[in-house]
Amino acid sequence: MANYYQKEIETASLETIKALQSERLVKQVKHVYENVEYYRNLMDEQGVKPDDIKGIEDLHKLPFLSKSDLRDAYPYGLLAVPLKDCVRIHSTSGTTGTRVVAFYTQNDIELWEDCCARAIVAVGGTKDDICQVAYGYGLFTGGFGLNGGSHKVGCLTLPMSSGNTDRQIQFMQDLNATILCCTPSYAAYIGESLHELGLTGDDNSLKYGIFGAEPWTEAMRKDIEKTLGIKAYDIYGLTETSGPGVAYECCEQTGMHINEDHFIAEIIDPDTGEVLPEGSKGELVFTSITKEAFPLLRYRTRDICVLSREKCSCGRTLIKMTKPMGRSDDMLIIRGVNVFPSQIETVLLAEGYTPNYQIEIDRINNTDTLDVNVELPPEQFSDTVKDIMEKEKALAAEMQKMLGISAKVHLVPPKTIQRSEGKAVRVVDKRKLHD
Ligand code: DLL
Repeated sequence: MANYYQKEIETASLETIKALQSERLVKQVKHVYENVEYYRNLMDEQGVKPDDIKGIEDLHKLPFLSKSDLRDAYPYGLLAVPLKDCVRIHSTSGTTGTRVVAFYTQNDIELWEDCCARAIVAVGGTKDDICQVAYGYGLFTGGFGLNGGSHKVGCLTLPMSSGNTDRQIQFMQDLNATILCCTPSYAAYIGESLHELGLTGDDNSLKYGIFGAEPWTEAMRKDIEKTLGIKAYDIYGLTETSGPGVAYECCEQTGMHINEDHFIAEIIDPDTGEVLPEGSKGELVFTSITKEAFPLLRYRTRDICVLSREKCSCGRTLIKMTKPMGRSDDMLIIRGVNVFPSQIETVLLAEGYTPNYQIEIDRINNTDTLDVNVELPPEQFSDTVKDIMEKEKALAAEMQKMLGISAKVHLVPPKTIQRSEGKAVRVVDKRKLHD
């Protein structure tokens, strides 16, 4: 029997969902037009006024918003309520130039936590569960989001944050945790560490895992399910739209239900912006219709997926999205952190190197590795090995500052990185991330 956290809306008729979305959209458009100059300018440029938006059928009239708008508006340019009404910020990874800051009112936090609670209940979680949250706590949304959802469900919450695997395992075993929330790669790593201790999937109390924030395959799901002895479920979200819980898997494990009472989803052709019919593969666009502090109208996520309203055996009527199948930009997710090649290039140029570099990513023992090969400027080629090692160390330290994760830097002789006649191949990603 399927469980629901907010049954009425999770199983509402399509008619009810559409009516609610229309009503909320009209209100939201007025809210942002009146309170956010940035939106007012965008809408004026497009020649659309709040009165032109009478329901979801008019959504297509609104301009798109992209990450570059969020960067342009950093930090307060898209804030739609007085700052004194905000109680929290979260932020995407990356430093200068790429950081995006999202604001929350108390009500925004409540609704976000409800979304995460829906995800926990959908996999079978109840107040009898002990929920180990091993997503990072801090600016990243994973830890706080699932923590809030777990509280709402009434689970005993273990706010572990990520890392310190020995301690994770000790708490998991001593306190008999039943739900594990973390990135799929961290789940796989925990599984492997248990295996090294001679423990199998039967030697813990875990029942369910709620894993997301990065792409993962069905093969990885099977592997995690076996090593941890659990059912593993996907969860999706992004900082810009609150964090995890925008969409979540139910017992069917065949895609994620989108919380349509809070987010209107569209699929567009990433090249033309044309709205595509249900069932088409394209870029996912979200309009947040209940957010007060940081509402987004038609935000281009750059995630490529397919939407489907096929009947789901769990009884939920909320539309489903497939796992993201890729991105329409060059963003990489490495160890759960969003990384753009341009950030690496910025560091290289600032440190006096040429933009001849190649980024190599792999997944070894379930952990992502990041290696950056950089050509030495010709005048430095004759430096001693010791000098070169020091330079590699200094460059790696700058990259860590910029990216928030560590990278191995290898300085290579001039002219050894393959030149390209077309687009330079900057990234070699050896991981298998999609089915
Ligand atoms: O990753 C929020 C989150 C936390 C989701 C915990 C799930 C669990 P960002 O750091 O802003 O937010 O990264 C958002 O990560 O646009 C996708 O490309 C990717 N992503 C998120 N969830 C999934 C998933 C959080 N389940 C970006 N599968 C998104 C594949 C995912 N990619």
